[in-house]
Amino acid sequence: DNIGIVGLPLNKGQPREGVNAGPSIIRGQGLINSVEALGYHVKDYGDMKFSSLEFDTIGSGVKNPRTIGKAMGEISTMVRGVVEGDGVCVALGGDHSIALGTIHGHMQVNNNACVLWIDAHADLNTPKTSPSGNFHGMPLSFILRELEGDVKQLKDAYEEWAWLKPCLSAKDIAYIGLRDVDAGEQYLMKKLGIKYFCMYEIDKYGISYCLNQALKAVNPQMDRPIHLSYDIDSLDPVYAVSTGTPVMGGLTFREGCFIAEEIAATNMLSVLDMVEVNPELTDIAGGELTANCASKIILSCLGSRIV
Ligand code: DIR
Ligand code: MN
Ligand code: MN
Ligand code: MN
Repeated sequence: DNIGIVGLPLNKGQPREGVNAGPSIIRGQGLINSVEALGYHVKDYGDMKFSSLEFDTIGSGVKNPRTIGKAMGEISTMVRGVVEGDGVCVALGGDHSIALGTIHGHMQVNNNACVLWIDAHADLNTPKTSPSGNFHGMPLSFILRELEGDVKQLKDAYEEWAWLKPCLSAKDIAYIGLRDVDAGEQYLMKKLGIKYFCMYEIDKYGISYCLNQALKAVNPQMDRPIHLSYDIDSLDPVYAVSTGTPVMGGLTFREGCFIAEEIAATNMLSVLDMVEVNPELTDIAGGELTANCASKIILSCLGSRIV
């Protein structure tokens, strides 16, 4: 089987330097060789380069709106090409903004894809509800048809956003791992009826049941391609120490791998985002530990088994 791997070293969706080094530290775990050892023919697309636009400080509640709009269009085009050419795409972030581009590009090829969003956060803010102005907390509001009106003002203000048409419906997403959700996001999740499994539900019912229910909600016949958007901060900070917005009380490393193993077993994984590894926030060991978690989860998604 073919697989395309692309690095998306974008850091303008959040304020910290270093998340742009995510692709290189994850690659440094021996990722490409390990994926080849699983039997895949790997096409490595290298790391994309994003330009920083001038006079792009703040606009309509979003920081760096033009830089991000342009980068998202480029990411969409890239991922579309990878999915067309190789069938399966692994995208290495970068901050979680990139998922807007990867989902959009993916859905230009597989317009019936569903999305599993593994994260401590819901990333559903609109420019109006966002408490931070950081785009990595907003990518889902820009891809959802139901929220087109809520993001229109920002899109209309900058030509860099002209390419974007929302292409995903709220019923086609499920969350796993939530534990830090802003008030505006809670309101939108409930209004739109998005399926979610917070840490509360995972504690109560177990990860196996929750993942199963999430898959059943978005992919009942298991005939839809899966877009797995994996924020490393879904893991507890004892594992994912080096990430921009850690929140205590997260998934264990094994729960994180279990999600990946079950997704592999569906045989329907089409695009995987692995985001928010920032090796520059802790010491070297912390960065390596976090990247090692990310690398092992990627391999599990691609079928790596204990035995
Ligand atoms: C917060 C944090 N909800 C925001 N979001 C993060 O800024 O919108 N997403 N950290 O990954
Ligand atoms: Mn996220
Ligand atoms: Mn997060
Ligand atoms: Mn928050």
